[in-house]
Amino acid sequence: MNEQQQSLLVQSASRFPPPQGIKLSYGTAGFRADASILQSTVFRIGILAALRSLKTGGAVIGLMITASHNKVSDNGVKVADPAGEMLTQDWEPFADSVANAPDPESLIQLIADFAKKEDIPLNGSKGATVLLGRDTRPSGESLVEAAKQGICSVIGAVGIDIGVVTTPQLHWIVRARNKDSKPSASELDYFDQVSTSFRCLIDLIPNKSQHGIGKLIVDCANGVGGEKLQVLKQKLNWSDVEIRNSGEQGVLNEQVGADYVQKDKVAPQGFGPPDVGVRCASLDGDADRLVYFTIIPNGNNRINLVDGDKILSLFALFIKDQLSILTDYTNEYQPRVGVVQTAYANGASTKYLNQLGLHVIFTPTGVKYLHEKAHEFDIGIYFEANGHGTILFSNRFLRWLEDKKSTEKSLEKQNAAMRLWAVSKLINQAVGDALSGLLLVEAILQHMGWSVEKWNELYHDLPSRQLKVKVADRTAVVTTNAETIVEKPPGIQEAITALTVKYPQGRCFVRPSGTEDVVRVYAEARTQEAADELATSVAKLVDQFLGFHVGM
Ligand code: 16G
Ligand code: MG
Repeated sequence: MNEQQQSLLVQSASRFPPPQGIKLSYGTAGFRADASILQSTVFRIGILAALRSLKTGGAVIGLMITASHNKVSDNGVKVADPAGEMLTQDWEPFADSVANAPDPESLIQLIADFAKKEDIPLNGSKGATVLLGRDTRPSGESLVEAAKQGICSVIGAVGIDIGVVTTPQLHWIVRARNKDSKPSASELDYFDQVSTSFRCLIDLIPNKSQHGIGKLIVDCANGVGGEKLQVLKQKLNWSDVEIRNSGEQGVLNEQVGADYVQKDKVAPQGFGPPDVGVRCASLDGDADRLVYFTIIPNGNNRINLVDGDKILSLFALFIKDQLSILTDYTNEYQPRVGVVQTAYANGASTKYLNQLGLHVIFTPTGVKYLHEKAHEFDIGIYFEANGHGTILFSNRFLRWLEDKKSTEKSLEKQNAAMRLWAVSKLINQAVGDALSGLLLVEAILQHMGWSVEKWNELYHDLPSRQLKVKVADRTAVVTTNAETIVEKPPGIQEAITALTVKYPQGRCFVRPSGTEDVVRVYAEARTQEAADELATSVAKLVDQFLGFHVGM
């Protein structure tokens, strides 16, 4: 590192002292904490993002300020790699040490050592670009400013602020600028692409007039999804959608949004008896999660949840149908379709997907793991039960499809190829995206002529319960086998298994949260009472093994 670079870093770093006595971790999906302590972290991750751009030959890197479904006073920061995907896991330890360096001198030493090891040119000879986005949190603007200061303290690096966007939009734009050779790609291109491909799917519906599926109401978690869905609604002239909890009145993520609806299985605020019988959906605060639901009549706010597993099943079914129109056993190329889930996937969904003849794989929780696995297929469909997921298409498959679109003689096959092509354009290739996911669900339901009830009947969820336990140190829990088995502390897995086998169709696992200081418990069983009982007794067990005990 040359002297000019060194003094620039020293000067700017001293304006962003780290919070005392707090250890931050990049976690499952970036740093998250109370917004008031994040200035220094975000400044430093600005530096990291600039270094990442330098390392990747000047590719555009994304930096998103959001704490997703967490409370409005929290915020967070995460980095998107050139293909719009999550920051490579190799750099996470560096992110942790950068965020926790106690003073400017040690920070600069870390950067110098890392740049040397990674062969990153830190002499201003190369340019670097970082795109900055944020959700609607009030702390977002000043954190974007901190990130810019970090970026600018790397000579040759520029930060471009694209304002308030959904997390998936930022990832999409980063990808478009690098991979699709659209150096000036913006939110407008995103809206154009998703609306054009959605229209294409609708135009390809056979016997369209019979397929009205009625109104949709979307709970936007009082977050950024509201204003973006409004743009799509106008662009598509879509009168059948009503946007609620768009953020004009309520508080971000407070008793609203996909996380609340999915975990508590209740209707979000602003929904009630008049909405019985209507198809409803919920996005989370930064619009990367999507779930559907209907309100149970006289059900005291309870809902029928149509979660990420069911969205996955709908997508898988549609893709399988289109592929079976397009291919038969005589085809020399048979596209490989794979489905990726986590341990949170309802057992009934996995059974259903297996029955469809699909190859189902499990990974630990967190998009970065599912996304990576999904890449191993020609069509990789991944979803977490909480509503985060997408469909990835391989280049080889897309080339094959391109050829089929133009050379297939049968109109039916041509249309199937066009539909799959439109899906690949609609669904976000960088990361799970509630808005494009919502449009795909709507297009498929219209295609099938299905009500939400019909969709929900694909299979019946096993009753489940999720609980969380506050523990002294969540890192004491170490899991294996895609988080289904606890290795440490010793003895706890045997105790969990002994409880689980008592319940017909019982399944239970515990894992340390990657975003909160808790251990999570998931249980499912044949009845709700049994799932609740199993979850509660395992939560007690976790507390016995790891809880806060006086004198320990
Ligand atoms: C983050 C992850 C989500 C995961 C959740 C688990 C991304 C973009 N988001 O929100 O996929 O389900 O964390 O949280 O990866 P937990 O570790 O606190 O249970
Ligand atoms: Mg989110």
